[in-house]
Amino acid sequence: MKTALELYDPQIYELIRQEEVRQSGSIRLIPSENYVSKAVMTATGSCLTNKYSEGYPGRRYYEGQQVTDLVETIAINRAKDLFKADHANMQSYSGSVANLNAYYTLIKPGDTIMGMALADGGHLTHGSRGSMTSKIFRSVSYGVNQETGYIDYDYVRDLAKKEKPNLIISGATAYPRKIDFKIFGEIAKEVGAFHVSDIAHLSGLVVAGLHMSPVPYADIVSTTTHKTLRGPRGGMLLCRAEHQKALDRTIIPGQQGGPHMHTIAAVAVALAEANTPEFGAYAAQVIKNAARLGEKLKEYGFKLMTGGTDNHLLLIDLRGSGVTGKMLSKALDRARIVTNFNSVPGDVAPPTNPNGLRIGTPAMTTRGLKEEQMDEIASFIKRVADNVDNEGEIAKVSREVLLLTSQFPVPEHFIVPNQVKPPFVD
Ligand code: DSN
Repeated sequence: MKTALELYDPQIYELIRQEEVRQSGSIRLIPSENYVSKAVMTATGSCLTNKYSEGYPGRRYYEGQQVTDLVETIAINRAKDLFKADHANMQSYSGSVANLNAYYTLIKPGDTIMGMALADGGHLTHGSRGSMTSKIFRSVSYGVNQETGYIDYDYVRDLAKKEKPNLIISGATAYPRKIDFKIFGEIAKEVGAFHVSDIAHLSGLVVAGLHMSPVPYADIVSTTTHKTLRGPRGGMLLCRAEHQKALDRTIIPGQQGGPHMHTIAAVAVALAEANTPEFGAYAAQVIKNAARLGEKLKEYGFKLMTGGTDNHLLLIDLRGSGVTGKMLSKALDRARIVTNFNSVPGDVAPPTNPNGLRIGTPAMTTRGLKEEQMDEIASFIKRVADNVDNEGEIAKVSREVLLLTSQFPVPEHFIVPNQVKPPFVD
Protein backbone atom coordinates (compact mmCIF):
# COMPACT_ATOMS: atom_id res chain seq x y z
CA MET A 1 0.00 0.00 0.00
CA LYS A 2 1.25 3.49 -0.84
CA THR A 3 2.00 5.81 2.05
CA ALA A 4 0.42 9.27 2.15
CA LEU A 5 3.76 10.84 1.33
CA GLU A 6 4.26 8.61 -1.68
CA LEU A 7 0.78 9.42 -2.88
CA TYR A 8 0.70 13.17 -2.29
CA ASP A 9 4.32 14.19 -2.80
CA PRO A 10 6.14 11.55 -4.81
CA GLN A 11 9.10 13.89 -5.36
CA ILE A 12 9.91 14.31 -1.67
CA TYR A 13 8.98 10.68 -0.98
CA GLU A 14 11.47 9.54 -3.59
CA LEU A 15 14.22 11.79 -2.26
CA ILE A 16 13.71 10.52 1.29
CA ARG A 17 13.82 6.96 -0.07
CA GLN A 18 17.09 7.75 -1.84
CA GLU A 19 18.52 9.23 1.35
CA GLU A 20 17.59 6.03 3.19
CA VAL A 21 19.43 4.03 0.55
CA ARG A 22 22.44 6.37 0.81
CA GLN A 23 22.52 6.09 4.60
CA SER A 24 22.27 2.32 4.55
CA GLY A 25 24.75 1.84 1.71
CA SER A 26 27.53 4.02 3.06
CA ILE A 27 30.04 3.95 5.87
CA ARG A 28 29.01 7.00 7.82
CA LEU A 29 31.94 8.35 9.81
CA ILE A 30 30.87 11.92 10.57
CA PRO A 31 31.28 11.84 14.37
CA SER A 32 28.25 14.02 15.03
CA GLU A 33 25.86 11.77 13.10
CA ASN A 34 24.03 8.62 14.10
CA TYR A 35 20.99 6.48 13.35
CA VAL A 36 17.93 6.80 15.62
CA SER A 37 15.58 4.01 16.55
CA LYS A 38 12.21 3.54 14.93
CA ALA A 39 10.64 4.61 18.26
CA VAL A 40 12.48 7.95 18.16
CA MET A 41 11.58 8.38 14.50
CA THR A 42 7.90 7.68 15.23
CA ALA A 43 7.76 10.29 17.99
CA THR A 44 9.52 12.82 15.73
CA GLY A 45 6.95 12.27 12.99
CA SER A 46 3.94 12.36 15.33
CA CYS A 47 0.89 14.65 15.72
CA LEU A 48 2.77 16.57 18.41
CA THR A 49 4.13 18.62 15.53
CA ASN A 50 0.62 20.15 15.27
CA LYS A 51 0.64 21.66 18.75
CA TYR A 52 1.76 25.03 20.07
CA SER A 53 2.89 24.94 23.72
CA GLU A 54 4.51 28.26 24.61
CA GLY A 55 5.42 28.24 28.28
CA TYR A 56 6.20 25.31 30.52
CA PRO A 57 4.14 22.40 31.94
CA GLY A 58 1.30 23.82 34.04
CA ARG A 59 1.86 27.38 32.85
CA ARG A 60 1.21 27.70 29.13
CA TYR A 61 -0.13 30.52 27.00
CA TYR A 62 -2.36 28.26 24.89
CA GLU A 63 -4.98 25.71 25.92
CA GLY A 64 -5.10 22.04 24.99
CA GLN A 65 -1.95 21.03 26.88
CA GLN A 66 -3.32 17.93 28.62
CA VAL A 67 -0.87 15.69 26.78
CA THR A 68 2.02 18.04 26.01
CA ASP A 69 2.43 18.91 29.72
CA LEU A 70 2.94 15.22 30.46
CA VAL A 71 5.30 14.72 27.54
CA GLU A 72 7.53 17.62 28.53
CA THR A 73 7.48 16.70 32.21
CA ILE A 74 8.55 13.16 31.39
CA ALA A 75 11.35 14.47 29.17
CA ILE A 76 12.55 16.87 31.88
CA ASN A 77 12.50 14.17 34.56
CA ARG A 78 14.32 11.67 32.38
CA ALA A 79 17.02 14.23 31.56
CA LYS A 80 17.45 15.23 35.23
CA ASP A 81 17.61 11.60 36.24
CA LEU A 82 20.05 10.50 33.57
CA PHE A 83 22.45 13.44 33.90
CA LYS A 84 21.92 13.88 37.67
CA ALA A 85 21.10 17.55 37.18
CA ASP A 86 18.94 19.85 39.31
CA HIS A 87 17.04 21.16 36.31
CA ALA A 88 16.62 20.44 32.61
CA ASN A 89 15.16 22.65 29.91
CA MET A 90 14.19 20.67 26.81
CA GLN A 91 13.06 23.49 24.54
CA SER A 92 16.21 24.70 22.74
CA TYR A 93 15.74 24.07 19.04
CA SER A 94 19.34 23.02 18.45
CA GLY A 95 22.80 22.95 19.97
CA SER A 96 23.71 26.38 18.59
CA VAL A 97 20.59 27.96 20.03
CA ALA A 98 21.11 26.08 23.30
CA ASN A 99 24.56 27.65 23.59
CA LEU A 100 23.19 31.14 22.99
CA ASN A 101 20.43 30.44 25.53
CA ALA A 102 23.07 29.42 28.06
CA TYR A 103 25.20 32.53 27.49
CA TYR A 104 22.23 34.91 27.65
CA THR A 105 21.12 33.34 30.92
CA LEU A 106 24.40 34.15 32.61
CA ILE A 107 25.90 37.22 30.93
CA LYS A 108 24.92 40.24 28.83
CA PRO A 109 25.92 41.56 25.40
CA GLY A 110 29.40 43.10 25.46
CA ASP A 111 30.63 40.76 28.20
CA THR A 112 33.62 38.53 27.49
CA ILE A 113 33.36 34.84 26.63
CA MET A 114 36.33 32.50 26.41
CA GLY A 115 35.96 29.28 24.41
CA MET A 116 38.08 26.91 22.41
CA ALA A 117 39.33 28.24 19.05
CA LEU A 118 37.51 26.84 16.01
CA ALA A 119 40.79 25.74 14.39
CA ASP A 120 41.74 23.86 17.54
CA GLY A 121 38.47 21.96 17.86
CA GLY A 122 35.98 24.45 19.30
CA HIS A 123 32.53 25.09 17.87
CA LEU A 124 31.45 28.12 15.87
CA THR A 125 29.23 29.20 18.77
CA HIS A 126 32.15 29.16 21.20
CA GLY A 127 33.02 32.67 20.00
CA SER A 128 34.56 32.04 16.61
CA ARG A 129 35.10 35.01 14.28
CA GLY A 130 32.26 34.29 11.85
CA SER A 131 29.71 33.53 14.57
CA MET A 132 27.23 35.96 16.13
CA THR A 133 28.68 34.88 19.47
CA SER A 134 31.83 36.90 18.71
CA LYS A 135 29.78 39.93 17.68
CA ILE A 136 27.36 39.96 20.61
CA PHE A 137 30.09 39.22 23.13
CA ARG A 138 33.77 40.05 23.26
CA SER A 139 35.42 36.75 22.45
CA VAL A 140 38.83 35.43 23.41
CA SER A 141 39.91 31.93 22.50
CA TYR A 142 42.12 29.33 24.09
CA GLY A 143 43.64 26.58 21.99
CA VAL A 144 45.45 23.31 22.35
CA ASN A 145 49.18 22.89 22.77
CA GLN A 146 50.35 23.07 19.15
CA GLU A 147 52.91 20.30 19.66
CA THR A 148 50.85 17.75 21.58
CA GLY A 149 47.36 18.69 20.42
CA TYR A 150 46.12 18.42 24.05
CA ILE A 151 44.36 21.21 25.94
CA ASP A 152 46.96 23.01 28.02
CA TYR A 153 45.07 23.78 31.23
CA ASP A 154 47.87 26.03 32.56
CA TYR A 155 47.56 28.12 29.41
CA VAL A 156 43.76 28.26 29.81
CA ARG A 157 44.22 29.43 33.41
CA ASP A 158 46.81 32.09 32.48
CA LEU A 159 44.64 33.39 29.65
CA ALA A 160 41.59 33.52 31.92
CA LYS A 161 43.57 35.50 34.51
CA LYS A 162 44.75 37.92 31.84
CA GLU A 163 41.46 38.36 29.93
CA LYS A 164 39.07 38.09 32.89
CA PRO A 165 36.18 36.53 30.93
CA ASN A 166 32.69 36.65 32.35
CA LEU A 167 32.04 33.17 31.02
CA ILE A 168 34.29 30.23 30.11
CA ILE A 169 33.12 27.54 27.72
CA SER A 170 34.46 24.00 27.96
CA GLY A 171 33.76 21.39 25.32
CA ALA A 172 34.62 20.89 21.66
CA THR A 173 33.54 19.49 18.33
CA ALA A 174 36.85 18.15 17.11
CA TYR A 175 38.93 17.16 20.11
CA PRO A 176 39.83 13.48 20.39
CA ARG A 177 40.77 13.41 24.07
CA LYS A 178 39.01 13.53 27.41
CA ILE A 179 38.21 16.99 28.75
CA ASP A 180 38.74 17.75 32.43
CA PHE A 181 35.58 19.70 33.24
CA LYS A 182 36.61 19.89 36.91
CA ILE A 183 39.69 21.94 36.05
CA PHE A 184 37.58 24.22 33.83
CA GLY A 185 35.19 24.69 36.75
CA GLU A 186 38.10 25.56 39.06
CA ILE A 187 39.57 28.05 36.58
CA ALA A 188 36.18 29.71 36.14
CA LYS A 189 35.83 30.03 39.92
CA GLU A 190 39.35 31.44 40.29
CA VAL A 191 38.61 34.27 37.86
CA GLY A 192 34.99 34.82 38.88
CA ALA A 193 33.56 33.58 35.57
CA PHE A 194 30.55 31.43 34.85
CA HIS A 195 31.24 28.02 33.35
CA VAL A 196 29.16 26.66 30.46
CA SER A 197 30.04 23.19 29.27
CA ASP A 198 29.04 22.10 25.78
CA ILE A 199 28.94 18.31 25.68
CA ALA A 200 27.14 17.98 22.34
CA HIS A 201 29.67 15.40 21.19
CA LEU A 202 30.16 13.65 24.49
CA SER A 203 26.71 13.41 26.07
CA GLY A 204 26.21 9.74 25.13
CA LEU A 205 29.59 8.87 26.62
CA VAL A 206 28.81 10.93 29.73
CA VAL A 207 25.51 9.15 30.46
CA ALA A 208 27.24 5.82 29.95
CA GLY A 209 29.79 6.82 32.61
CA LEU A 210 32.64 6.70 30.09
CA HIS A 211 33.51 10.38 30.26
CA MET A 212 33.61 12.79 33.20
CA SER A 213 30.30 14.63 33.56
CA PRO A 214 30.50 18.43 33.72
CA VAL A 215 27.22 18.66 35.64
CA PRO A 216 28.88 19.09 39.07
CA TYR A 217 31.36 21.65 37.72
CA ALA A 218 29.39 23.86 35.31
CA ASP A 219 26.70 26.47 35.83
CA ILE A 220 24.95 25.29 32.68
CA VAL A 221 25.55 22.23 30.53
CA SER A 222 24.50 22.38 26.91
CA THR A 223 24.12 19.49 24.52
CA THR A 224 22.61 18.44 21.27
CA THR A 225 20.48 15.33 21.45
CA HIS A 226 21.39 13.58 18.21
CA LYS A 227 25.09 12.77 18.32
CA THR A 228 26.44 10.07 20.66
CA LEU A 229 23.17 10.41 22.64
CA ARG A 230 21.35 8.97 19.59
CA GLY A 231 18.14 11.01 19.77
CA PRO A 232 16.38 13.32 17.31
CA ARG A 233 18.01 16.58 16.23
CA GLY A 234 17.59 19.05 19.06
CA GLY A 235 19.15 20.85 21.99
CA MET A 236 18.96 20.44 25.74
CA LEU A 237 20.18 22.45 28.72
CA LEU A 238 20.91 21.29 32.25
CA CYS A 239 21.64 23.60 35.13
CA ARG A 240 22.00 24.10 38.83
CA ALA A 241 18.84 24.99 40.74
CA GLU A 242 20.04 28.57 41.22
CA HIS A 243 19.89 29.20 37.43
CA GLN A 244 16.58 27.40 36.77
CA LYS A 245 14.32 30.48 36.69
CA ALA A 246 16.72 32.60 34.65
CA LEU A 247 17.36 29.80 32.15
CA ASP A 248 13.68 29.08 31.61
CA ARG A 249 12.98 32.80 31.13
CA THR A 250 15.83 33.19 28.66
CA ILE A 251 14.29 30.57 26.44
CA ILE A 252 10.73 31.84 26.64
CA PRO A 253 9.98 34.74 26.49
CA GLY A 254 13.67 35.59 25.92
CA GLN A 255 14.68 33.86 22.73
CA GLN A 256 12.19 31.33 21.47
CA GLY A 257 8.50 30.84 20.79
CA GLY A 258 6.69 27.53 20.73
CA PRO A 259 8.75 24.49 21.63
CA HIS A 260 8.96 21.61 19.15
CA MET A 261 6.97 19.14 21.17
CA HIS A 262 7.42 16.29 18.67
CA THR A 263 11.18 16.66 19.13
CA ILE A 264 10.87 16.86 22.92
CA ALA A 265 8.84 13.62 22.89
CA ALA A 266 11.47 11.96 20.72
CA VAL A 267 14.24 13.18 23.04
CA ALA A 268 12.32 11.61 25.94
CA VAL A 269 12.29 8.31 24.04
CA ALA A 270 16.02 8.56 23.35
CA LEU A 271 16.71 9.32 27.02
CA ALA A 272 14.82 6.16 28.04
CA GLU A 273 16.87 4.20 25.51
CA ALA A 274 20.08 5.73 26.85
CA ASN A 275 19.14 4.68 30.39
CA THR A 276 19.70 0.99 29.63
CA PRO A 277 22.61 -1.44 29.83
CA GLU A 278 22.34 -1.87 26.05
CA PHE A 279 23.23 1.80 25.60
CA GLY A 280 26.19 1.47 27.98
CA ALA A 281 27.54 -1.41 25.89
CA TYR A 282 26.98 0.62 22.73
CA ALA A 283 28.91 3.63 24.06
CA ALA A 284 31.79 1.41 25.19
CA GLN A 285 31.98 -0.11 21.73
CA VAL A 286 31.97 3.35 20.11
CA ILE A 287 35.18 4.13 22.03
CA LYS A 288 36.77 0.73 21.31
CA ASN A 289 36.00 1.11 17.62
CA ALA A 290 37.49 4.60 17.45
CA ALA A 291 40.65 3.42 19.22
CA ARG A 292 41.04 0.47 16.85
CA LEU A 293 40.38 2.60 13.77
CA GLY A 294 43.04 5.02 14.99
CA GLU A 295 45.59 2.26 15.58
CA LYS A 296 45.06 0.82 12.12
CA LEU A 297 45.23 4.22 10.44
CA LYS A 298 48.51 4.86 12.21
CA GLU A 299 49.85 1.53 10.96
CA TYR A 300 49.02 2.74 7.46
CA GLY A 301 51.09 5.88 8.08
CA PHE A 302 48.36 8.40 8.84
CA LYS A 303 49.22 11.06 11.41
CA LEU A 304 46.57 11.54 14.08
CA MET A 305 46.23 14.66 16.20
CA THR A 306 47.33 13.74 19.74
CA GLY A 307 48.39 10.35 18.36
CA GLY A 308 45.00 8.73 18.90
CA THR A 309 41.72 9.08 20.74
CA ASP A 310 39.98 8.60 24.10
CA ASN A 311 36.52 9.18 22.71
CA HIS A 312 34.41 8.65 19.61
CA LEU A 313 36.40 10.69 17.10
CA LEU A 314 39.72 10.97 15.34
CA LEU A 315 41.34 13.91 13.63
CA ILE A 316 43.70 12.98 10.80
CA ASP A 317 46.46 15.51 10.15
CA LEU A 318 47.12 15.46 6.41
CA ARG A 319 49.79 18.17 6.36
CA GLY A 320 52.70 17.07 4.20
CA SER A 321 50.75 14.21 2.62
CA GLY A 322 50.02 15.99 -0.65
CA VAL A 323 46.29 15.55 -0.10
CA THR A 324 44.03 18.11 1.59
CA GLY A 325 41.11 17.27 3.83
CA LYS A 326 38.70 18.35 1.14
CA MET A 327 40.36 16.26 -1.59
CA LEU A 328 40.25 13.21 0.64
CA SER A 329 36.72 13.70 1.96
CA LYS A 330 35.40 14.16 -1.61
CA ALA A 331 37.22 11.04 -2.84
CA LEU A 332 35.99 9.05 0.18
CA ASP A 333 32.45 10.22 -0.48
CA ARG A 334 32.71 8.83 -4.02
CA ALA A 335 33.70 5.54 -2.38
CA ARG A 336 30.60 5.76 -0.12
CA ILE A 337 32.66 6.62 2.98
CA VAL A 338 31.24 9.79 4.48
CA THR A 339 33.53 12.04 6.54
CA ASN A 340 34.13 15.75 6.87
CA PHE A 341 37.14 17.91 6.13
CA ASN A 342 38.27 19.80 9.22
CA SER A 343 40.95 22.21 10.34
CA VAL A 344 43.71 20.79 12.47
CA PRO A 345 45.38 22.81 15.23
CA GLY A 346 47.90 25.21 13.71
CA ASP A 347 46.40 24.79 10.23
CA VAL A 348 47.29 27.76 8.03
CA ALA A 349 44.86 26.63 5.30
CA PRO A 350 41.36 28.16 5.32
CA PRO A 351 38.50 26.20 6.97
CA THR A 352 36.99 25.79 3.48
CA ASN A 353 39.96 23.68 2.38
CA PRO A 354 41.81 22.63 5.50
CA ASN A 355 44.42 19.97 6.13
CA GLY A 356 42.46 17.63 8.34
CA LEU A 357 39.83 14.95 8.16
CA ARG A 358 37.46 14.28 11.09
CA ILE A 359 36.05 10.81 11.50
CA GLY A 360 34.09 9.04 14.22
CA THR A 361 32.39 5.79 15.08
CA PRO A 362 28.96 6.50 16.67
CA ALA A 363 26.85 5.75 13.58
CA MET A 364 28.62 2.63 12.39
CA THR A 365 28.72 1.23 15.93
CA THR A 366 24.94 1.58 16.02
CA ARG A 367 24.91 -0.74 13.01
CA GLY A 368 26.88 -3.33 14.95
CA LEU A 369 30.33 -2.89 13.42
CA LYS A 370 33.19 -3.91 15.68
CA GLU A 371 36.99 -3.88 15.70
CA GLU A 372 37.29 -6.33 12.80
CA GLN A 373 35.29 -4.03 10.55
CA MET A 374 37.32 -1.02 11.73
CA ASP A 375 40.38 -2.74 10.25
CA GLU A 376 38.56 -3.03 6.96
CA ILE A 377 37.45 0.61 7.05
CA ALA A 378 41.02 1.75 7.75
CA SER A 379 42.22 -0.18 4.70
CA PHE A 380 39.49 1.44 2.57
CA ILE A 381 40.56 4.90 3.75
CA LYS A 382 44.19 4.10 2.93
CA ARG A 383 43.32 2.87 -0.55
CA VAL A 384 41.28 5.97 -1.31
CA ALA A 385 43.95 8.30 0.11
CA ASP A 386 46.51 6.67 -2.19
CA ASN A 387 44.16 6.96 -5.17
CA VAL A 388 42.26 10.24 -4.87
CA ASP A 389 42.43 10.67 -8.66
CA ASN A 390 42.01 7.02 -9.60
CA GLU A 391 38.28 6.59 -10.19
CA GLY A 392 38.71 2.89 -11.01
CA GLU A 393 40.15 2.12 -7.57
CA ILE A 394 37.60 4.37 -5.87
CA ALA A 395 34.78 2.48 -7.63
CA LYS A 396 36.32 -0.81 -6.43
CA VAL A 397 36.37 0.42 -2.83
CA SER A 398 32.80 1.66 -3.23
CA ARG A 399 31.66 -1.84 -4.23
CA GLU A 400 33.42 -3.34 -1.22
CA VAL A 401 31.77 -0.74 1.02
CA LEU A 402 28.38 -1.84 -0.31
CA LEU A 403 29.23 -5.43 0.46
CA LEU A 404 30.27 -4.57 4.02
CA THR A 405 27.28 -2.35 4.75
CA SER A 406 24.87 -4.95 3.35
CA GLN A 407 25.98 -7.27 6.15
CA PHE A 408 25.05 -4.68 8.81
CA PRO A 409 21.51 -3.43 8.13
CA VAL A 410 20.40 -0.24 9.86
CA PRO A 411 18.73 -1.51 13.07
CA GLU A 412 15.25 -0.39 14.04
CA HIS A 413 15.27 -1.18 17.76
CA PHE A 414 17.96 -0.77 20.38
CA ILE A 415 16.32 -1.94 23.60
CA VAL A 416 14.00 -4.67 24.84
CA PRO A 417 10.38 -3.48 24.34
CA ASN A 418 7.96 -2.63 27.16
CA GLN A 419 10.60 -1.41 29.59
CA VAL A 420 8.86 1.95 29.89
CA LYS A 421 5.33 2.17 31.45
CA PRO A 422 2.84 4.58 29.78
CA PRO A 423 1.18 7.39 31.78
CA PHE A 424 -2.57 7.98 31.25
CA VAL A 425 -4.42 11.24 30.67
CA ASP A 426 -8.07 11.49 31.85
N1 DSN B 1 27.90 20.13 13.08
C1 DSN B 1 28.23 19.67 14.40
C2 DSN B 1 29.42 18.79 14.37
O1 DSN B 1 29.60 18.13 13.38
O2 DSN B 1 30.17 18.74 15.31
C3 DSN B 1 28.37 20.76 15.35
O3 DSN B 1 27.49 21.80 15.08
